[in-house]
Amino acid sequence: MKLLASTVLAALLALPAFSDTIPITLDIVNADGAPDGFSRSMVTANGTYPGPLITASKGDTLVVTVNNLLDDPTMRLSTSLDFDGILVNTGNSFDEGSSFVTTCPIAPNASYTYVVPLVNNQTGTFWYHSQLSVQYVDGLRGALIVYDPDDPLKDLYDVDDENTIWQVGDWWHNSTLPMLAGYVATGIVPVSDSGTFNGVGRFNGGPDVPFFVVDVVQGTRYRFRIINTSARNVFTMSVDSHNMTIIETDGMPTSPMTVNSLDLLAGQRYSVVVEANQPVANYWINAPYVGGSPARNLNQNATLSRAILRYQGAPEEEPTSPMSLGPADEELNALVEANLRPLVASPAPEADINITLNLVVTAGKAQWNVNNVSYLAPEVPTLVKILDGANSTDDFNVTENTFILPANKIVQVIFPPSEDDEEHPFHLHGNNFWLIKSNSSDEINTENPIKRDVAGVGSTGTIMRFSTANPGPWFFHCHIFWHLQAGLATVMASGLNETRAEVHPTQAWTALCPAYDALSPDLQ
Ligand SMILES: [Cu+2]
Repeated sequence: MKLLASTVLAALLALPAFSDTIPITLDIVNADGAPDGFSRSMVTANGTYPGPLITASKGDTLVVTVNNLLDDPTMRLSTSLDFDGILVNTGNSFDEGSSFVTTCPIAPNASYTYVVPLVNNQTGTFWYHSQLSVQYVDGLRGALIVYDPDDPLKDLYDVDDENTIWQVGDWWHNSTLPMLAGYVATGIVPVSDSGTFNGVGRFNGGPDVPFFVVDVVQGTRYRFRIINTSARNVFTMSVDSHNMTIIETDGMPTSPMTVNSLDLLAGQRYSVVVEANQPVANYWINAPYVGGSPARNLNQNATLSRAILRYQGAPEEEPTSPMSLGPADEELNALVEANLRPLVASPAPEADINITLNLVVTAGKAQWNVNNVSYLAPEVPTLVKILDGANSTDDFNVTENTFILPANKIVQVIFPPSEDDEEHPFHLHGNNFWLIKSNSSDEINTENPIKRDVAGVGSTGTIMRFSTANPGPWFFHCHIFWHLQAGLATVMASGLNETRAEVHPTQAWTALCPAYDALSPDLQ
């Protein structure tokens, strides 16, 4: 009997991991909160900023029910959720949440359930946020972690759980409708009041909100998953007296690389291993940020953006060392993105199609152009037009800036050097890309480039390649959402016939657009 039981058990263990359905309910509500000590009304999931942590395992299916209960008219009242960085198969593209590209927003007092199968054995560090206008600036952002039971790098760390996630983000005291109106009136992108670390921060003259505390035990190695949930700011992360070994870029495992400082653009994620190998004490985790001129917002003080790494046994107080912005120049070993290598080399295939994208701002205006076109969200989402038979560029508005591409090709996107002093984090939906030229270097690497889904476009130029083997209308845009709102976006629409053949949306999805279109503008 015993022998039989153990044989059965062994057989069960040999089966592939069961994939689960992960039901999640997010009530999107306006809630008062004071992340940095300044009280305001926010747009939240379940009343918190950041929203609830979503976790899953490789191969699971997320079933995310969104109940839109928003009622504060100083912010948008409709909503939509994007699962940032999650690979989406063509057939599931209608549930990837990009307003006016793949879906219509969810009206107030309505519910919608996104079904998001995790495909291609994808694992790693992701996040979710509103993808309607700049609504996530008002708070609707949260972490989404897909764990890998067979992580090839698991020998490098001991702890990787809900307490090892660092969400850094820019924070504003004003709500988005007046800020957007100000941007449109002046052409000046709003400058954040503060930065938050796991939902708490400080601003000049504000109260001493307790810094977030990350508890560690001496001798233990932690996998910290860092997510920049900003709509604008770049965060520079470091931990006093500790190194960070990078092992992941946007869901892709990397060959371990040790640094003591790294930048994250808006939307980017890294996993780093930090070994608690110092004397028992409190240490600063420095998380200064940059985003526009601080002179435009006197509340801003990037030095106050930080958290505490507290060893077990250390007193419950702030570190006694000065608050710095990170390692001094002579000790600096900062990440150079171009030096990262994937854990498993994946050469970038030769390009079949070349697209050059020139990013140009219209001076003094809230208007960004990609190849002389400023993206304007259409009334009828791109995917709806495709399902209705759209076949050529003529079937889309010029302002949709939609590139029609054949399926099963390799597309190379070249961003020439831009003169803007702010790097634009370009993000591809539903897919990732080979980053064959990083803005951090002049080197072109097609042999073993990293793959990721957000990369900076700036002064030295950037080149990416992506495959259209997974057809669909994929939004490709700057993750500075103020820039996106001002037109810095395109849609890479590949395989229109294949998309029509594979996408079979639900009645609930089909009903979203008529319901949204029937709303008065103040409810949209
Ligand atoms: Cu931008």
